[in-house]
Amino acid sequence: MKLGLILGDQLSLTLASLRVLDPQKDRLVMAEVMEEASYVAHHPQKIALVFSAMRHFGQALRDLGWQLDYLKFDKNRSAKSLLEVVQEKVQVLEPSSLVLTQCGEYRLQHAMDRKWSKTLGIPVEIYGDDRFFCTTSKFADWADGRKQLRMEYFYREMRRQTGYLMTPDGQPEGGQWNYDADNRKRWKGDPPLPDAPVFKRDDIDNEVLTLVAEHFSEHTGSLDNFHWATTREQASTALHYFIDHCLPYFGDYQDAMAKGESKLFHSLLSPYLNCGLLTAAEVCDAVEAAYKNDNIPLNAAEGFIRQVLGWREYVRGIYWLQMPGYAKANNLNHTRALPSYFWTGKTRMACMADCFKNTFDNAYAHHIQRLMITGNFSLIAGLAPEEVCEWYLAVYADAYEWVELPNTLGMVLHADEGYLGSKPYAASGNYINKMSDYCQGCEYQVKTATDEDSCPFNSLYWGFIDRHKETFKNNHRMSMVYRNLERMDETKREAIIARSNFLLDDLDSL
Ligand code: FAD
Ligand code: DLZ
Ligand code: SF4
Repeated sequence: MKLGLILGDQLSLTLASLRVLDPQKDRLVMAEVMEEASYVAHHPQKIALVFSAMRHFGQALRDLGWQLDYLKFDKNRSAKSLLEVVQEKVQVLEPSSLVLTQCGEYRLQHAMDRKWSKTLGIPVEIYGDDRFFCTTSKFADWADGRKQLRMEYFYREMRRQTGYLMTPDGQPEGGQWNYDADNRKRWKGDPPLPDAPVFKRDDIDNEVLTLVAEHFSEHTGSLDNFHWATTREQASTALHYFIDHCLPYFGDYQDAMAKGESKLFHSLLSPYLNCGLLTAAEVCDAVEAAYKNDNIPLNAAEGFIRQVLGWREYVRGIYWLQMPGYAKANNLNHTRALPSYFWTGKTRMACMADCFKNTFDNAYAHHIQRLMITGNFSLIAGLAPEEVCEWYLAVYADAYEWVELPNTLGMVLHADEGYLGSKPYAASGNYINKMSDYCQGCEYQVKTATDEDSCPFNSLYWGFIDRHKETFKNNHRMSMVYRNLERMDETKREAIIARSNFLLDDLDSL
């Protein structure tokens, strides 16, 4: 008899380890443990989603005839980690080996590789996670010898390999690989935003919500607005709801932001993809089918498939290629502590306050909020990458280090020598004003940079550009920015830099 351990982000019936195990002979174990629930202060909604989805998945496994030992969260249980739980099971059941699917996070995978077999006294068989399109070794082969790992080239390769949005003669559908240039519209209230799908809560959900409220209420974030699907069927409803109601506009408004609107036309599917309730292949299949049935425009289908087939696979590849050193990278030597509003949401910057509210209320913020508001601020204010990364890992329902770290450390903070982006995504208030309505009604003035009530993004932006002149001045994608800095009137430049330094001395007061 073998013992299979299923982790909280492996809730897929197609999982590699389940395929090699035999429901007649072998046993499974799943466990809600303190160590996984607290290695960062996860948003309570993330813990509730993972625990409830785990319990529903456990029920589905039992319905299919699997013998499963499921350990519910118990603060007083002596086994605090997955290893300790498995150790107890091994002593009682005496399996011939432990069977696993490769972990999403280096932290746990490394511990398994290093000491699990020795501690347990039995072989540990680990199977690759083939819910991803690209294996880690295939990504390493693609990366080998390349000076720059451009997502666009990786994405084209993945399009060719999978055939998504390709014509029979091997050309990209519509003649172009990428329709990103069409995806820059500002949303001004029209088309109207569809409501989010509502899921009926069952006894499992309610029991988990009570448990999380009791044990994890000190973690930042509210449980009140818990709206996530917790079963595969519900996640599938969410996918089809997105395709029918939001996807037609996804491309056009992908980069838009609007005050009080938490999701616009985004899918909110990442938590399900990342914990296994949905697979990347079924999501891409459904989107391609909608395009082929003439239900959605090409720029929407391509824009969405690029995120899942391109970005999601690409960041995972980078993560496994670069860990463990990656997590410590700090190429720009940024060391400032996270201001308190990252945990309280209390700031006079209207754009930041709106993103924090969305984050704490919903364990969600859409990509442009993460990238161009909180991320951009973290970059231009020189916040310490480790603290910023820990924040992003804690506050979102979809956060797992393999996807969070390259996005935060690489894409947002440019802390990795530009591995992920050829230039930093730094921007002033002008960009935020162009893509959103945040600045109307903000206490700060977006059109000025040096007054007491000037938008902080404006001076912090130029302060950042000036501080990192040596690093970026020869980057041809930054040459226009440095030309503008040089051309700036000397007095004006000095005043902006002085204002930036003044703000940096007391970021908490913004
Ligand atoms: P949509 O806009 O509807 O996009 C569709 C899908 O594409 C997403 O569900 C997601 O699976 C995938 N996707 C889109 N962009 C990316 C990307 N850059 N990297 C990987 N997948 C992508 N995504 C996570 O899943 N987990 C994280 O912890 C995470 N942390 C991030 C941190 C920062 C600083 C930034 C800038 C981005 C982060 N992202 C993360 C990527 C992206 O913001 C989220 O995937 C997206 O906002 C999820 O919402 P959605 O499902 O509505 O996405
Ligand atoms: C995110 C999470 C949480 C909150 N809790 C558990 C848990 O109690 N048990 C479990 O097996 N998995 C949990 N997970 C998901 C794991 O953290 C995830 O499997 C690892 O980070 C490896 O990717
Ligand atoms: Fe944000 Fe500046 Fe606009 Fe205020 S004025 S919302 S701080 S960009």
